[in-house]
Amino acid sequence: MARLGETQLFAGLRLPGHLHTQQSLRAASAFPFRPSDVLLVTYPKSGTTWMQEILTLIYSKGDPEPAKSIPNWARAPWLEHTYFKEFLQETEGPRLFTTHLPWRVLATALRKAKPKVIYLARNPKDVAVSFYHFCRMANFFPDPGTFDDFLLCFLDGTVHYGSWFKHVKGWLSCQKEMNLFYVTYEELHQDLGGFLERLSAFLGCPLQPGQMEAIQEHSSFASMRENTMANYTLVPHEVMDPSKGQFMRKGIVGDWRNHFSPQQSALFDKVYQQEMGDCGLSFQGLMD
Ligand code: PPS
Repeated sequence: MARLGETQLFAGLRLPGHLHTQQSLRAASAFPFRPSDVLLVTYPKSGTTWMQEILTLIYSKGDPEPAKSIPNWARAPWLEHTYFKEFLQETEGPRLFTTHLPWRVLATALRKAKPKVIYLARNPKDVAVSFYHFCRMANFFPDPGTFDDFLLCFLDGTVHYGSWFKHVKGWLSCQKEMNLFYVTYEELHQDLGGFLERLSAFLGCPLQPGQMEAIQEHSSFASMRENTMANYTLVPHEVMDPSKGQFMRKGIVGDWRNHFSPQQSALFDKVYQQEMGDCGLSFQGLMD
């Protein structure tokens, strides 16, 4: 399997060489966006796949057919991945893309066309837990070691994809300039209906009541867990090893409480305060 154990260094970030090359990363940073494009931005493990499903269902007005017949990486391809060109559609309507790259890498390209940007963030303690489990099952990441080892790398930003803190702060710094729609994973859990109303208004894609319900049903964790076009079971086992875990793992808020010791949580809170203290962001259930 291509470059499973390799790491690409780009713009000071470490990225899986299985999915990225210097060429694919340079192409992403110079991508000719259109104003009608929609870019979903996340730090890994923040609910990307959930939002890809929701966006697919919004544009299909609740019809599950596209979400159940086309893999998510083709419906909303990652800008920076090697296969991106394969899935790039030259259609007139809104093209849907995904990225984990930081704002500083895409700023020049985005400022030119100002497409719609959706930034989805998640309680970073839950991100760290989800990321740790993912690194254990996805063979394109280095072995994460113990959870304690991984957590220290997550806090100092040396994990693949870099610092969660810098990612969130970077993207929020362009919120006004880019007309960026910011939402959290926890808000989706709390009030998916209210969120769908706001997102469909932002996208200029109004929904009828029956369509709203269909979107909620088909984007539920239970439904997506069974959907082979969203649950990553189509990926070869040597790339994502099902004996070590599932991509659709738990899908809950606050699982960090089952993983963090009181000392780990206290250290996390301290670093969070240092990094995010003046940011005014809040995540449901972040602190004890
Ligand atoms: S990735 O690899 O960056 O694309 O991963 P990402 O999709 O961002 O995050 C995966 C986590 O999102 C959870 N998930 C969901 N939660 C609730 N509802 C739905 N429908 C849903 N779909 C995916 C998934 O289970 C991962 O979280 P954890 O905590 O590991 O379960």
